[in-house]
Amino acid sequence: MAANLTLQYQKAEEAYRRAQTAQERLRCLEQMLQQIPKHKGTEKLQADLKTRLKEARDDLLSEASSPRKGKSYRIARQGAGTVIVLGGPNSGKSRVVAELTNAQPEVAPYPYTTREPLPAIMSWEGITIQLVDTPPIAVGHLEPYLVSFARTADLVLLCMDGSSDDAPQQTADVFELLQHRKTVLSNRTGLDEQDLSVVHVRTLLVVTRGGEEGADVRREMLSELVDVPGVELFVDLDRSRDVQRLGQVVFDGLQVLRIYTKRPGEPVNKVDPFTVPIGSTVQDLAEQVHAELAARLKSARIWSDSGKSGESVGREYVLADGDVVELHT
Ligand SMILES: Nc1nc2c(ncn2[C@@H]2O[C@H](COP(=O)(O)OP(=O)(O)OP(=O)(O)O)[C@@H](O)[C@H]2O)c(=O)[nH]1
Ligand SMILES: [Mg+2]
Repeated sequence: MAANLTLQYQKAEEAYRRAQTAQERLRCLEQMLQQIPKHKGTEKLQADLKTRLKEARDDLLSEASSPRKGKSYRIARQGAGTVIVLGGPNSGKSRVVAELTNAQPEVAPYPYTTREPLPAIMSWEGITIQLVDTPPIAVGHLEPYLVSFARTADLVLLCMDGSSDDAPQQTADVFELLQHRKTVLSNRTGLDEQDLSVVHVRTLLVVTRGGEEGADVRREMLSELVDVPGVELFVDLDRSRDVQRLGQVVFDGLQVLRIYTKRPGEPVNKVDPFTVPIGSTVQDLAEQVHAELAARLKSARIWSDSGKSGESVGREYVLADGDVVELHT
């Protein structure tokens, strides 16, 4: 990002993206303004933040004076990340959630089955990931809370029915309806650098009934309608191997590492990992384990799949998936 923003600022920005109410947005924007380095290079950003702050104040005032239209839901984040499953009617959203989690959302061969969001838990190789089933998005059918879900998600799974000739247009509608509400289904997650009111969310396109004849052609038709970013996967959810592949791609899409901790003298025991974003250091891990421990951290010992077996490393050591770490103060 431009203008050498500090780590504290970036954390405040991430909290802002995840804020679910005007009140929370206001608090995060105040934090961002406090944290932003004050120099010429950040003047435009500072001005943008002040505009956003004023908008958040106005939202708060109008929320207080008139009750909000439409339903509102708040999903308590759980597990290593929150994945929102979106798509047009009958695109296979509930089926995806039913296959990957223990939840049993209603799955039916006709549109507009799902009326309410349903959070569920997917267990994946020792960690848990939150998946949220949602009602369909279509022209004239976009509950405002779904925009908020998409904006605050770690990952969006966008479902498209590979067997339906209507699916390319219906899926393009989802892109465009969200884009009109300043939410871009994208190949990255975070605020837009040009316009802070626009949020990008990393998106994985899932073509359900992907084995049906013509699914690839329908997928190509989608590209003629909108820019489709990032990763895509064709699945037939009747096949357990495809469900397994989908689970792996969801895990990969979260871009987290599984890190196991152990105390000195204990054997290496790979259960109950912490999850940290890719790129995290030993210090970042310590902060997640305990603030006090992080403050006193001096070094660590690492056991890794790539062959480390107890070597001593510093706080800035960059972790890899599956590392076992002994933190020393
Ligand atoms: N064979 C097969 N059937 C699928 C696949 N994906 C979805 N289906 C079927 O497609 C139908 C619709 O799936 P749902 O999961 O209910 O679709 P939805 O997107 O949740 O639909 P709404 O809630 O109405 O928006 C169901 O009969 C599913 O079993 C797939 O990959 N293979
Ligand atoms: Mg459904």
